[in-house]
Amino acid sequence: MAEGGARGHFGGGMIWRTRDRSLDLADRGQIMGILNVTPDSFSDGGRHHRPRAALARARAMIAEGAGIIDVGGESTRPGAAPVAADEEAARVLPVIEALRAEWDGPISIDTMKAEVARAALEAGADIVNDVTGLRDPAMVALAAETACGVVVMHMRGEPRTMQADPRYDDVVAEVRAFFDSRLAALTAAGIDPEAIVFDPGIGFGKTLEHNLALLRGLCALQTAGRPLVIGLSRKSFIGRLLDSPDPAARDWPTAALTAWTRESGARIHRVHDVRPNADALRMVEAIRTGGA
Ligand code: HH2
Repeated sequence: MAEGGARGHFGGGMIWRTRDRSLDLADRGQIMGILNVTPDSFSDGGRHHRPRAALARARAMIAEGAGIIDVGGESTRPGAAPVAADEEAARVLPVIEALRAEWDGPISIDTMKAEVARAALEAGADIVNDVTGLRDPAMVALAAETACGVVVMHMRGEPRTMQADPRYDDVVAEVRAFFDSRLAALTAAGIDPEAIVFDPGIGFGKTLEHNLALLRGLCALQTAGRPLVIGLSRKSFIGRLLDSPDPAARDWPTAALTAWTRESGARIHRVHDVRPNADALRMVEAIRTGGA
């Protein structure tokens, strides 16, 4: 039975179709474990850069409860330098191939480049996680052609400049309008609406106040019953609020926010430290279902 109640009430089924897989998210959220195969990501850059270390990290995240592994080869932190497509592909493809060979769960590729996404799908990925919300028509065509899952994230501007004085009249209404218009455009381009999930893009062209408004307004971001992804793990707004400069010291507040956002309607939680967040989800869901 789907969840009811004043918060997180979205009615019937909540299926996410990703190529030949489908995830039922109506009653059970999923942890998307972050696998940054980059030398420069903001909180874990360089730690899992080599394929062998990346694969070990993926295995550990799966053992701790990650239901989706999100592989990224280009940092999108504010001010990050762009990476060439061949370099990005060389980072992610060996990891996706090796993970696909031993794991049957959904793998997503975190990229803005259609050519990297195509190669990743050919290597066995199921989902394209595009922080630009599929701005590139080639990415839209690829998603329609392959029936992969797509994460449509909201970002104001480009990673290099997005934090330079972002402004909104009403950030929740503007992000919601973006989701509505992307849903219309992507389905008109031949993408199955059940392949699409949305993400408000915490920290992507948003101030601290914008991030908090989006979290407060999460229920209002539900678009056509599609699941919401939330990526807030270790992000700088937590550091600013708690005066916590070390990103790795932000895992406790991240788990607290995972519980809060699950209760506010999110279903997919993109995090670095899997176990505390998976436990937070299971606790919220136990309360909701009476432990069944
Ligand atoms: N955040 C980051 C990267 N990709 N994808 C989605 N859907 N949502 C997010 O919030 C999101 C994302 C940035 O975080 P991280 O991957 O930890 O760092 P970096 O971009 O420096 O690799």
